[in-house]
Amino acid sequence: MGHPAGGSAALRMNQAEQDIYWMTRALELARRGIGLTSPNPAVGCVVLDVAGQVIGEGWHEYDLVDHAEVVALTEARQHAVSAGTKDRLKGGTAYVTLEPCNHTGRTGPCTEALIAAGIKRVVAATADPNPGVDGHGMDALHAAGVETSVGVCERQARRINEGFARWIVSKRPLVLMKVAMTLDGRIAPPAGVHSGQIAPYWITCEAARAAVQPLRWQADAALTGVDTVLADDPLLTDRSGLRRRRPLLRVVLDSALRMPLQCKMVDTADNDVVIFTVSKDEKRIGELRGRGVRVEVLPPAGGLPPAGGSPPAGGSAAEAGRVPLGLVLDKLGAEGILSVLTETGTRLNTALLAAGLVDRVHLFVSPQIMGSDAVPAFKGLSHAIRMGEVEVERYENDLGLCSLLKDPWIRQGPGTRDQGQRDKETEGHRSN
Ligand code: AOF
Ligand code: ZN
Repeated sequence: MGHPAGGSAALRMNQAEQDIYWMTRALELARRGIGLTSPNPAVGCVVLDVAGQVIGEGWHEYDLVDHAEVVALTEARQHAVSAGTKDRLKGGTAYVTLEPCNHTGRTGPCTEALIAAGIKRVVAATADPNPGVDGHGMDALHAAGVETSVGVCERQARRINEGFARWIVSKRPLVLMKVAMTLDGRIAPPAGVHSGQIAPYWITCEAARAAVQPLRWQADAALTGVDTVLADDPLLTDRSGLRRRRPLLRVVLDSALRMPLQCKMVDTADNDVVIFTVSKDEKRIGELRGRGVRVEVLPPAGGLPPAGGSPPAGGSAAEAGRVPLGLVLDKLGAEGILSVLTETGTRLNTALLAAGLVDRVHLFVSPQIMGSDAVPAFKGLSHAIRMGEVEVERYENDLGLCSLLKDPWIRQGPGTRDQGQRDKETEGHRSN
């Protein structure tokens, strides 16, 4: 079965240590589903028998339908049959990276499968943010006499399903903004220094650029603006080589339909390129559609017309008449897109931040200084954007800085408890 040494090391640990050990394994299993679970969450499960030996493991893949718990329970039963032993599930423990569901969707409730198998303890890393579950799964287990515990490795578990958490509640995808920039926040040299031919100008090193591929792999869509298409002619595909169940949707925001009919994205369009526009230029729309590109015409964004002087680059006045960003996210969410990686230029970077639409930023910073004539990554924000706790990576001489701006797992608004309140209610490692 490939279980980690049958868990003999874990048997010498106390229960809190064992919980972390097995949940870490369940998280590893959950990660095997990344790219294969959307629009469902990536979930992993480990089942131990009453003696603490691992007897089943599983993770969810959308096309295989079964949830992680059912996969692990099935493996445990099959293992018993092939070993000619009796079912060892009774009295066992299940570690799940997400609270088991108690509803019938494409599958029956995992809570019932666990109860029917005789599992006596269920440890979940985090509650399911799905409003249809959200605590009810653990409650159902508890009511059936199963010992429950929530919160082991919660942080790691939440990191895996940030897109799912954002989408299941707001029906909008998580927005991850990627920017490759210099130390002084520039994304291209001053005009003239770079000769303006259609070719990307690389700010960051090859290793940093390679690190963008896994970000595309983990996203359901990549989004750019037509200015970036005109400047860089990007392909915007997922070339990670990792498995994914749906092609990466390549999205271009293009108010005036300036998208060239000949560019890499149009040349390679295969039901995976969509342009959002406010232009009603039927001829242009027909030409693009004729090349296999989907064109979605939206009503232009509102906002105040600039009253003298130039408006801030990302403010609502600057966005008036352009593609409405919130509506684009609504449309993508309605298509089951859980996460969007943005790879855009000055105007869109700024507009997305100004509108408060960015959940996480991933900045690749190259140690060079271009000076104020070079093209800025952001321009005209009316307030500072502060990053939370920063994860730092190093790619040769470049830095990767990744941080949440908005935690998609924390629900805000009337009638919902915020995370601070939840933490106070349940203090640390929560058991009942
Ligand atoms: C679990 N274990 O492995 C997963 C869960 O349409 P369905 O039946 O596949 O249900 C999808 C919902 O179930 C999803 O929105 C989320 O709340 C939960 N996902 N639950 O117990 C799993 N993938
Ligand atoms: Zn389930």
